[in-house]
Amino acid sequence: MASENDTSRSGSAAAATTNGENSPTPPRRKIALITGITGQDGSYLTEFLLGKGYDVHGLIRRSSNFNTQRINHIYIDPHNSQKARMKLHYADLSDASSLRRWLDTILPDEVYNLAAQSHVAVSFEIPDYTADVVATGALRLLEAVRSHISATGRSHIRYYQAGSSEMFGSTPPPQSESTPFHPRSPYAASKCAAHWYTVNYREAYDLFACNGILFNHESPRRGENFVTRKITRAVGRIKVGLQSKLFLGNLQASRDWGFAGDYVEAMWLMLQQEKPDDYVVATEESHTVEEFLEVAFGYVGLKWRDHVVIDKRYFRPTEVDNLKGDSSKARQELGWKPKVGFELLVKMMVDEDVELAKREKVLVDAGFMDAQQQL
Ligand code: NDP
Ligand code: GDR
Repeated sequence: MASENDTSRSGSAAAATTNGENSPTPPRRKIALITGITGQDGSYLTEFLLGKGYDVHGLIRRSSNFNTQRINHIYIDPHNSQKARMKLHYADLSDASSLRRWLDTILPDEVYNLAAQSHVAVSFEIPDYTADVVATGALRLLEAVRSHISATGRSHIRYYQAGSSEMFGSTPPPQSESTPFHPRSPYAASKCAAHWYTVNYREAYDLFACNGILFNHESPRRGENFVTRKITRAVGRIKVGLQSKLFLGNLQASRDWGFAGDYVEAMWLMLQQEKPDDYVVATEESHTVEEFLEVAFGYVGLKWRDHVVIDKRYFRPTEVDNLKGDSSKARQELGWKPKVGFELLVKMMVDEDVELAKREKVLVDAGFMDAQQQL
């Protein structure tokens, strides 16, 4: 259950103090710092925290194109300082000085480390970079938090580390907090390192640091080269006639897929507890990629076998075959449970991607856009 840190209650009359003229002084809003704010989870977490009354600061990395599409709808020009409660700053998990500088400037109460090179297959192509951002990046941020606390005495800061079910790798389901890790990719091995750095900083420096071990979670904002979104994008485009084939790899892998909007609440709940701890967050239901195809294509009256072609380039050197979480600890101690089940999740994603494809079709028909065959 949420503890006294719940800022949704901090705006109450009881929490307000007076400034001598019977006019209530608004309580200081809680401040969250999010790395990876431009990603799927960063966008949902920002919406969630703004709804709880937080000021949210996000670290974004420099890109040659704008990379803020997922948060544009909540962006308010900082010149409108009364209304702008989400602020963005340039930093990078590979740049330790930028992390410490923004901590000293922003003075956050909660730090959510969501940034990562998060694609498992890509981590085999760029293993060194993946380890630098995912493993050493987490260490840099933990160390920045530790040294910031040491310099300022702000020991109440709470830290969330985005851990992954990929850490369980080849250990069979159901996977819980006590299940041994057996990572199967540079990404997963790096997440294990980040997990243990977080545990170590909790034990060595008494840092309030939590690992969320989250199973796959998806949404209409999911990156387009993860299998769920790749499928639902293709369903939309096939439905409106912009694409005919979908090239995929291993269809027999099983995943415990939930909705990202549900999972960010669990992140926040972890940081509202009396004591820091690690939690598995999962739906406790597992489906194969093939089952995802059945539901997604079937929902719009298509047969996936008419369109899917197996392409070896999407197979991984080592695969994670079967993930299914046991999230009983999170359910009991955090009072968390998922609201969106598998079928609803798939339909929600297909609905959005059919609409997106219809808009693309208008642009293609008008000659403003090429119909790319394969995303
Ligand atoms: P995304 O890939 O959608 O987002 C990753 C974010 O990290 C983006 O904002 C990206 O910026 C940023 N980023 C990448 N490299 C750097 C860097 N060097 N410095 C600073 N920022 C960087 O991931 P999700 O939102 O899906 O996942 C959030 C976190 O949770 C990740 O750590 C992921 O590994 C982990 N996770 C995700 C699960 C899931 O199913 N979604 C399950 C378990 C764990 P940019 O937008 O510029 O690319
Ligand atoms: P995952 O997600 O590796 O579980 O990592 P992804 O959607 O990439 O793969 C899931 C399964 O689908 C199989 N697959 C394909 N995958 C992709 N991307 N593209 C394909 O064409 C394809 N065909 C089959 C894969 O082999 C795999 O078995 C995600 C990421 O969000 C991680 O950051 C996070 O830590 C874990 O989920 C939990």
